Amino acid sequence: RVQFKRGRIVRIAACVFIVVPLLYLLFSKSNQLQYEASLNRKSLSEPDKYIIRSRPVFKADGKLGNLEPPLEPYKEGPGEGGKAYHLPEAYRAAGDASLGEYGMNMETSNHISFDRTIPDLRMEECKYWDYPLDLPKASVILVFHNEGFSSLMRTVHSIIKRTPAQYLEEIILVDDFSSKADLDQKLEDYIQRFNGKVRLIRNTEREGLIRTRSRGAKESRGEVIVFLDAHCEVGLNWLPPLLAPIYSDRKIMTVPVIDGIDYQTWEFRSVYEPDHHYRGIFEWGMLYKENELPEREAKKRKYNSEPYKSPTHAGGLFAMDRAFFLELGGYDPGLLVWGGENFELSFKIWMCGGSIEWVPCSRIGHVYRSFMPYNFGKLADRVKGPLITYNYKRVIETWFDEKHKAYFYTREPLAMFLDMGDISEQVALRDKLHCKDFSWFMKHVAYDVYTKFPELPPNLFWGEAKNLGTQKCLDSMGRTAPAVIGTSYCHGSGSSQLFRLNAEGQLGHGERCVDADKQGVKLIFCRLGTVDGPWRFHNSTRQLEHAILKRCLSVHPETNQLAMLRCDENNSYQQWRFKEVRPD
Ligand code: LR7
Ligand code: MN
Repeated sequence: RVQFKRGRIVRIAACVFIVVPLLYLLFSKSNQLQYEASLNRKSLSEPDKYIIRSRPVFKADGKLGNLEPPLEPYKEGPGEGGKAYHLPEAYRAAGDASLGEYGMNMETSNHISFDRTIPDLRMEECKYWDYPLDLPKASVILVFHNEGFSSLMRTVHSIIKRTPAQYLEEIILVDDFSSKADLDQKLEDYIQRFNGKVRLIRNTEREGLIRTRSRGAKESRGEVIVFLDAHCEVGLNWLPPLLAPIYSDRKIMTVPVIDGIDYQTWEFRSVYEPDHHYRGIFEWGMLYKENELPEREAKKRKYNSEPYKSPTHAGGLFAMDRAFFLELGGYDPGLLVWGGENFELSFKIWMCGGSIEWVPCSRIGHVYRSFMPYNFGKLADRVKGPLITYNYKRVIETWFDEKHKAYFYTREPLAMFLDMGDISEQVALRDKLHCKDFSWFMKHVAYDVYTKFPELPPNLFWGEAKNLGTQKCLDSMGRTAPAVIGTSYCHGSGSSQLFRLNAEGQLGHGERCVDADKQGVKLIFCRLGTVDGPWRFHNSTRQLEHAILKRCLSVHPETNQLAMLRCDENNSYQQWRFKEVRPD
């Protein structure tokens, strides 16, 4: 009995003096490890090479990837499977009205489930990747101004439904001073069902999408921020492929492949050729363009489903390390409302030590509107001239070098006379961060811009082109290429009458070119990769001759239409005077 008792005491003592300290040791050890891991995550200023992190692994065993979700159960109903939905007759008038209000048919959207199924448009390979399991958590930020309730909620539902909860810190809705009734209390009530996962904050005045996004980034709590437009639907397993590159290198911005959602029928479809990859570039007027992935980048990868580098991105949909975004100053706070911020952030990322990757295995649908349904509000009044050009000019004057600035002003001459506000803080940031220069960026990153948009020869003339016979000016008549153009009363304010003749004979109008055949004079798509053209201006006779047709640009004396007529020096209907214009 005594022995037994003693045995029990010994066992209890053993427990107290050996097992407890052992457990303590073990726990503290794992705490220590955890602490180190989180330290690693936070030691953001350390050179990345010291942080050893795992990368996605392509599975050779034919089993699905570790985060691959099960197939979504088949569902019937309007728009299910991403199929086009055509409104029944009785709702068409309401549909048309909503299209006028939102730039997308909100009536159609209202008939479709917030949780609808969509097709899996990913490359087959995408299902066979294993991702590191300790990926960082993301805050998804949706900024919105007067968006449709149903398309906004479908965006939220698709994120909740298709994101592993352990990687989703929160969804933040930032209301940019909307005035629609259903975005008021109804929205607040609705998001209660997400138990705090969805947060709503509101601007007290209109800030525009750029500043509103910066506000969302500041208020977010995730290690990574993801921005999406407020009319998107995320695809299967969309988030881990965006997080993985950021996890291995926190200075990578990742960009999903953007699919199209039809603004009339809500049909969900790819806008790209299957298995072809594209990347974001720009032309010299700073219009965003996409280019097929150059071989040089494609072959840096082993699998065609792997991410690849891109000079820029469309603007709306991307993920990046939150602290890196803030270190770069977020968006330039001087950019107003809409446009150019995609270039600003891209140039900043690349030139100041980061990079951009497009991720084929992450796909997100976006509704491309039929037109922009909102105006730019009071902020636009601060700017003389077009607000978008104001933004472009800030970006160009901060990040371009002299050589490339000249291409912008050649392509957009009126920008020379426009205001851009004060950019001294942006220039100071560029110096403080020791960013590389623009020629480095063009040479090593955006080299394929030149293959589509070569260096621009200077303009011989730009402005309005007045016909001395009729005193009318060359005018695109507001038409979009390809289209016949004409002449009209000279109004002196550029726009439809602003043309440029460059030193290599190209006659340009905006991003388009002018060419002619015997049938007439037309606005056409400029031939990619070329900057020359058929036009020769003869100073002494003021004639504009077409070198191939060997005829001169004329107003036809009878029809008053533009025509290519046999050159006749004495015919004033063939004489033109270019005159610079100024912004009004
Ligand atoms: O004043 C505004 N305040 C806002 O909060 C104006 C807009 N917004 C919101 C709006 O509700 C929406 O959620 O900002 C988001 C983007 O506005 P859109 O959808 O009207 O813009 P967009 O899709 O026509 O324009 C593209 O270019 C913009 C330039 O500033 C932004 O970068 C958009 O995010 C961008 N959209 C995409 O890149 C989506 C895909 C491809 C394209 C085009
Ligand atoms: Mn959009």
